[in-house]
Amino acid sequence: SPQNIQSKFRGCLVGSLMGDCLGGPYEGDEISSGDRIIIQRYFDKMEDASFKGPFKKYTDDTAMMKSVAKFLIDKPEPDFKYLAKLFVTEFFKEPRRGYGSNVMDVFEKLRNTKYEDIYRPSNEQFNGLGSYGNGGAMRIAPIPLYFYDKYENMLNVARESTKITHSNLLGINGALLQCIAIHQAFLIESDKPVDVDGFCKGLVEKIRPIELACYEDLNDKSETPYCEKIFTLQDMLRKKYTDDSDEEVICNIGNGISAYESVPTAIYCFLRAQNPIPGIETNNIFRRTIQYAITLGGDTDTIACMAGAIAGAHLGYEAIDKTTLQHCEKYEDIVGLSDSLFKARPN
Ligand code: 8NA
Ligand code: MG
Ligand code: MG
Ligand code: MG
Repeated sequence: SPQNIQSKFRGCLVGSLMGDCLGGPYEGDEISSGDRIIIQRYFDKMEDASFKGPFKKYTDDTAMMKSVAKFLIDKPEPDFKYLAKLFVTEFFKEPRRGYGSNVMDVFEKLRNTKYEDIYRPSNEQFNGLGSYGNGGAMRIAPIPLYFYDKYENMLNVARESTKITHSNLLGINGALLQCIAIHQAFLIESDKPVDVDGFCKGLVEKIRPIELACYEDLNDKSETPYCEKIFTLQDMLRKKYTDDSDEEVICNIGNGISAYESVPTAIYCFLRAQNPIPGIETNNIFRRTIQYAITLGGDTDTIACMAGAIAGAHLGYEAIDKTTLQHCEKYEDIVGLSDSLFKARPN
């Protein structure tokens, strides 16, 4: 396992917070070439110690990620009913954090049924199809950290925790893919460069059996949508596509609120940012990752949050600019939460 584990815990959760806070103001936007310059200046300003401005607020992504961390810290054995209660309590305490428009129904039903069956409300979403939103993936980060040396437990806890709000296979497997991506990045030493092709290969090897097992139950063995999407982003990174403009990335990989159109995009941002990107002027790979994610527009807070978690898990806390971090709401709490999660691990 890596040398600087505690720094990687911090890097990952703080990375997630920063993507959420810095991406929040652009959520839902379409980004023009003029906007790209404004985003470059916005990040430059954040790194300038003389700049004083109101902090950037975190959204539902961080609110729910904090509950997942608390669930792991407070209970020695995973207690999913406890997690459901944490989500609901957090939501009713601060409902205006920009939650997805349908997930609120799940919280209301959980509360009204006194958590009798914690999976029923999510199963009832969208006429029984379940949500395929990225809400499971956006909050997953504490799980691959806590279970970094227990792969099967990691997958089980990731799946069961996602199902409280998301029962559609695309929502669940998207959360698992994000979990696996963070886990893989965590296991790469911070001072070693990322082998981009090898990283994609690893993801395919792990997500393929998961997808095949799911769709086998549905008698459709040919379905491996996330595998196919990884092949697409791998081809784009290998420059098999002559055009890797933002428009082309959005068209081929996506920038939406569904897990399918955002988790592979976050992974792409992390991998693409291993090398310079035109229009993103910085030598800091962490900054490049989240700035590029925001520049793609659409679900900016969530894609930057997921990309930031992956990059932070690789690079660790030292690689993150602290002046920028100080512009993010409650950043000290997330540093503290990372340390508590690290200490809560059984050894
Ligand atoms: P969710 O379960 O409400 O899903 C989000 C949205 O995805 C839903 O409201 C639907 O529009 C759509 N959706 C999901 N499943 C289906 C389905 N089976 N059929 C049709 N439509 C479906 O909540 P969530 O927690 O997954 O959402 C997370 C996202 O919402 C994050 O981006 C978060 O930041 C938040 N959010 C996003 C925006 C934005 O404009 N991008 C704005 C506010 C909030
Ligand atoms: Mg806006
Ligand atoms: Mg959000
Ligand atoms: Mg979002």
